[in-house]
Amino acid sequence: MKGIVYKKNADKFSVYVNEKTFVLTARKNLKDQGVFVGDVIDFDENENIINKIFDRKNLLVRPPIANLDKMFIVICEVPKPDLYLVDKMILFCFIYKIQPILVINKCDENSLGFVNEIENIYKNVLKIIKISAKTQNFEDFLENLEGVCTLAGQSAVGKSSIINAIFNENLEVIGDLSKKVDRGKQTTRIVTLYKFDKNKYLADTAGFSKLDERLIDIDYHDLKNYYPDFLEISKGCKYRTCMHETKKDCNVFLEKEKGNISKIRYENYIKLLNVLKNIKRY
Ligand SMILES: Nc1nc2c(ncn2[C@@H]2O[C@H](COP(=O)(O)OP(=O)(O)O)[C@@H](O)[C@H]2O)c(=O)[nH]1
Ligand SMILES: [Mg+2]
Ligand SMILES: [Zn+2]
Repeated sequence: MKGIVYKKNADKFSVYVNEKTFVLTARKNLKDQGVFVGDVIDFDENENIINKIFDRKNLLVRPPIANLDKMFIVICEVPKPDLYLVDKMILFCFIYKIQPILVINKCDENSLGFVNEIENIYKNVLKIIKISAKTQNFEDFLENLEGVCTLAGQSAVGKSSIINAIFNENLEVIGDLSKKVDRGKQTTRIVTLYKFDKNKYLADTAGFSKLDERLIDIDYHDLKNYYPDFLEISKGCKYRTCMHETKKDCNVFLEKEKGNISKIRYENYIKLLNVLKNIKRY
C-alpha cells in the first residue's frame, strides 16, 4: 500500500490509509537513508514494514520534512514584519521548489495603508491572501491548502491561531491526527502533519520562524535569478551578468530609483547578496 508519513516517533512511522492508521518500521536498507515526515512510501500492511520511499521533491533539514509543496508565510501589521526574513523565506521556497504564499493575517485590524504597501511590494513576487484567524475569515487559506503545507513567520503573527481556527471550523481531521495534544507548544525537531480532507496536510512545526542564511545553499551569482520582480527589468541591464549591485549600467538600480522596483526588496537583496558572499562553503 502507498501512504504519506504523517508522524515520526523514534523509528516508528505513522501513515493513514483507508481510514486506518498503520504504525510502521523501515526495512534495514532504508534506515540509513532515513524516512521523514512527508515521505511517500510503499508498505506491507501485514508486516507493517516500509518497503520503498518514493523519490522526493525536496527534503528540508530543519525542521525535518520531505516533499513540502507550499509554505504560507504569515505576516501582519503588529508585530511589524521583518521583510528581510520574508524575502529569505521566499527565496528558500523558490530554491526548494516550494510554492510560497504570503498570508496577511489579522485583517480585522490591519490598516488599509499597511495592506496596500505589502501588496505593492509583493504583487509581482508571489500569491497574496488576506485572512483573519480571529474572526474565522480564512476561506482563501483553506482553498490554497493543498498537498503538504507549512506555516512560517515570525512569532506572534498568528500561526497557532490559524491552526486552531481550522480545528474550530470542524474541518474533518483524520485519524489520531485529531488529537489536540501538544498543539501550540511544538518544538522545531518534531514535525507532525495534520491531515484534512482531500490531500490537505498542514505541518504543525514552528521551525520556520527564523531562517539561517547558511541554509540558503546557492552560489551568490545566482541570487538574482530568484527575484521574479527583477527579471523583466534586468533585461535592460548592460551586462547579462549584472548582479544589480552598482548604479552603473544597471537597469534594476535605475528602476528602483524611479520606484518601479520596491526599494525594500532591492535593499534586502543587496543585504542578502553580501551575506551569501561571505558564507564559507565547504
Ligand atoms: N486581531 C487579531 N489578532 C490575532 C489574529 N490571529 C492571531 N491573533 C492574536 O495574535 C497573538 C499571537 O497569536 P499566535 O497564534 O500565538 O501567534 P504565533 O506566535 O505566530 O503562533 C495572539 O494574541 C492572538 O490572539 C487575528 O486574525 N486578528
Ligand atoms: Mg505559535
Ligand atoms: Zn543590473
